[in-house]
Amino acid sequence: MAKTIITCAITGAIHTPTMSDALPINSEMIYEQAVEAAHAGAAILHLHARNPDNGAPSINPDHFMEFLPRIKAETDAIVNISTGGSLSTGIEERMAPALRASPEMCSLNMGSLNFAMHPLADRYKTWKYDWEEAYVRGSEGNIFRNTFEDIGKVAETLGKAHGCRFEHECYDVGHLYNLKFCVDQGMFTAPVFLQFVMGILGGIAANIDNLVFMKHTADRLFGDDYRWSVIGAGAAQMRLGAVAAQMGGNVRVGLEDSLFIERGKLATSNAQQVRKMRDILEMQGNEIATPDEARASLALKGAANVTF
Ligand code: KMH
Ligand code: ZN
Repeated sequence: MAKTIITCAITGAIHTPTMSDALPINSEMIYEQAVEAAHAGAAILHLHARNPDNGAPSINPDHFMEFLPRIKAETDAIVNISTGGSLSTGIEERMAPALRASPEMCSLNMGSLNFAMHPLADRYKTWKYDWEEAYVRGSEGNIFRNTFEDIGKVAETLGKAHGCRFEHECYDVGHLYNLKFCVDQGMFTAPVFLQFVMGILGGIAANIDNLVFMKHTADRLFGDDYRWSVIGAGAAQMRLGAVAAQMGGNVRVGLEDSLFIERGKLATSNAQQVRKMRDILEMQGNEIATPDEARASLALKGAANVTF
């Protein structure tokens, strides 16, 4: 069985500062936790930025450049920059950080969907920052736009012009068919890297039946020409990761998608989640991929070819 690639998604755009003191909300925290997660065994760092003034999700390339060179100087991990960091702006703005940095990898969301976290808001009575409650409650009305035209722009600019390869985020089975269509159009080359995103309100639920269904569908569509990984958002994070690794897949952890280390207990850092996932995987006989092993498996351009 191939070695297991651990991706760690350090901060994302779902959770807000009130929800956990461990959530990185500025460039210094992102840098520190990313380096620690890499040293704990994450081969890929999936990165968003935050506005240092108030901890809000940011797609300002300047905010990314505050931590990218420092992470590169201290780790050999693969840097993966999000192109999905805002639910309220178009793909042009969302691509800007990756265009500045020309990373080895970017996220690419494979379809439009409702993307909601408003039920989380009822857990909190007071909020650290003014923007948070409206942001979380307002997601009830969110459409996360990722049309074929949007996907095509990312493929042309970041893919063809910059040689970036993608974490194709698939939130439901239909997104696998969207990707198959794009591959057949010549927009992406094998091996594509699929991220099964399970447990987001608006996408497929996080359970083993659905994981097997996603995997079987991907097998039918892509044969042997793909790699895959799973996000079990929220409480399913460790459980689905463990099962995916046994099925030959890879795993993503990180505070972007779950703030917890076990039921009812907040994680103290991203690295704590990486270490727990790593321990589970090693106990069940999976070997962990190094960054260079992940580069070879995903056919990446190499860390020497980025612009940060
Ligand atoms: N937090 C994931 C469910 C992106 O960065 O492009 C969504 C995500 C999107 O990772
Ligand atoms: Zn993300």
